[in-house]
Amino acid sequence: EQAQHHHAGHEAVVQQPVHARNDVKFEPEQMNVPNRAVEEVQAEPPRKKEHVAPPKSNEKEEEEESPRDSNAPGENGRAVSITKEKLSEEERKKYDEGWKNNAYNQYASDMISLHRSLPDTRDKECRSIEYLKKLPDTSVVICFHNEAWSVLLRTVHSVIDRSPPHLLKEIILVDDFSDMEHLGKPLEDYMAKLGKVKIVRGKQREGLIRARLSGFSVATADVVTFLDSHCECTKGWLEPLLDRIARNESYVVCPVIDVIDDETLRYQYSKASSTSIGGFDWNMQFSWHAIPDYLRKTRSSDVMPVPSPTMAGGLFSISRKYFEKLGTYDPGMDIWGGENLELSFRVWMCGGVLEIVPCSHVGHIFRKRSPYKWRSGVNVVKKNAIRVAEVWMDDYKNYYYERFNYDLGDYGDVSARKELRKNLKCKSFKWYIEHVYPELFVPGESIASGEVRSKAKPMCVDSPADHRNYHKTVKMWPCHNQGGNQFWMLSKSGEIRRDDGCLDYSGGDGVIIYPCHGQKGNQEWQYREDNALFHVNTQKCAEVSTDGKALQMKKCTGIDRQIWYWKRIS
Ligand code: LR7
Ligand code: MN
Repeated sequence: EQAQHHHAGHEAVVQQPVHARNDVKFEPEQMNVPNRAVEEVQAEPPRKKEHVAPPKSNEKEEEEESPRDSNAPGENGRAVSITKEKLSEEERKKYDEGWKNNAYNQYASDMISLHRSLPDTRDKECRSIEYLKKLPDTSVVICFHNEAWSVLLRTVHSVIDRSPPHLLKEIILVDDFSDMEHLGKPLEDYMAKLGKVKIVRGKQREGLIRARLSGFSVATADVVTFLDSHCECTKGWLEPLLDRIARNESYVVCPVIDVIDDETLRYQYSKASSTSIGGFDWNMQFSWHAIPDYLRKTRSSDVMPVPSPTMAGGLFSISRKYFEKLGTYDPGMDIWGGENLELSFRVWMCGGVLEIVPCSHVGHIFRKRSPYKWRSGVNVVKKNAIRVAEVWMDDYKNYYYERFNYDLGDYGDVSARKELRKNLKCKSFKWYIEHVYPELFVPGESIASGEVRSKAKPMCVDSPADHRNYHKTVKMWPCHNQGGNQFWMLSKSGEIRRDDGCLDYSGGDGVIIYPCHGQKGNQEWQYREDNALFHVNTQKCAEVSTDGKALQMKKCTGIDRQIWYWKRIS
């Protein structure tokens, strides 16, 4: 079995691969992880407090050292809770504006020191790892389009405060055509005093992909590290990333991304034992997963870097030369989205390795909506994703396209990117799925797919079956022939699913969406010869209600309301 796959995997590290991700070696012998107990490390003491409001141009801009105050708001990553009702009318206005402009609680952030202390997020084992003595230095590229002053500056200071100075060559701030006043001259004046910080400004809105490219073009260090503009780096975040690249130039590495709460700014970190890795679904959405069993078994320690099929996108380090060699980013991608999958596929398929490094933690403010303007009249996310699919996914692209009935629209010219793939002699997408992401459900293995139409009514089984809709009842809706919420797949094991959501019935009337568990049970269905949708566990059949709006489970009778047609049956 293993010999069969011997050609596969990353050349430099290949030993006895089953999956490419098994081949990646942690090299613990070199990383010197002693077993001795490590004393409990205290959180860093809070450092100085300073003004968080942007300096007014005629104000004296002195940095004042104030006494350490560990009770100050947000210290040690603590939550700041604000009772809106207790604010004066004027303050309440500020509070609302902060949310409106940023989609996070700017008001709370403004109360927190730009140098606030954070808990030491690292696993004990991390603290005793000795990294290579000679590490490459890095340029940190941070793109922003309209970011709150305190949030952007806390990002910058956390990089400076928590990176060994000799490893941090420069910070490159790329202003993607912001129009908030504080990001103009006040930002320049402030950054000039810090040294090390360059500001790059575009002449028009480019979107984060081209903005990163312009930041990259002025970077001079050995490694380039990208961060979003609302991050906080924790103690020791940088060394474990650089160490991997020092060992192998084609390692592309991501820190663990911790959650900074959008409301309270609480820094919430995950343990090394629950490190998540990146995946994607056939709607081209990035998703987080637990480490699959077959990989977990090969791990002798939770702090070992984990090979990951994809990256979230915003936070990673890459050798500057290697990024160049790999073809940086696709400049045809606009505003937001898709570039993370594109780079992930490219890294793996073209000979590199993508990893998440559990000893490196960076916090990120996760928002529930996007606060800024997007292009009007174009679905840039879809357009970007189609560019990825066209260039990298071979025939697998059709699993994505069938989700919106092949309505591709204009996605621009991708010939240069196809040329790149050819020149780099990259492997196939099939190789990627089989060796890097074997746990992904591949629709080609499904027995039936597409809309599920009722014989009795022009109605189709309909649900937004994504993770936000788990537990919601599946409904009937007029068939629209556009895929989307009416696209389903019947897997070989009897699941009716889309991505990670499965039709689940546990008695009563309604069918819900539930995460697919692969245990059959409430999620096992049969599409019978008589066109019934039969639920094995309960021996009931799916039936459209008389008004056509509901999907119900009833005793099997064979009436027309229990007869269903799948769009495609294999
Ligand atoms: O037009 C724009 N110009 C920009 O400069 C739009 C955005 N940006 C900047 C923005 O200011 C921010 O710093 O780009 C960065 C990302 O935009 P966000 O923060 O609004 O989006 P996000 O956090 O959801 O972005 C995630 O997905 C993106 C897909 O294109 C990028 O890869 C982001 O870097 C990525 N962020 C992360 O990976 C952090 C963890 C989130 C997760 C999962
Ligand atoms: Mn972000």
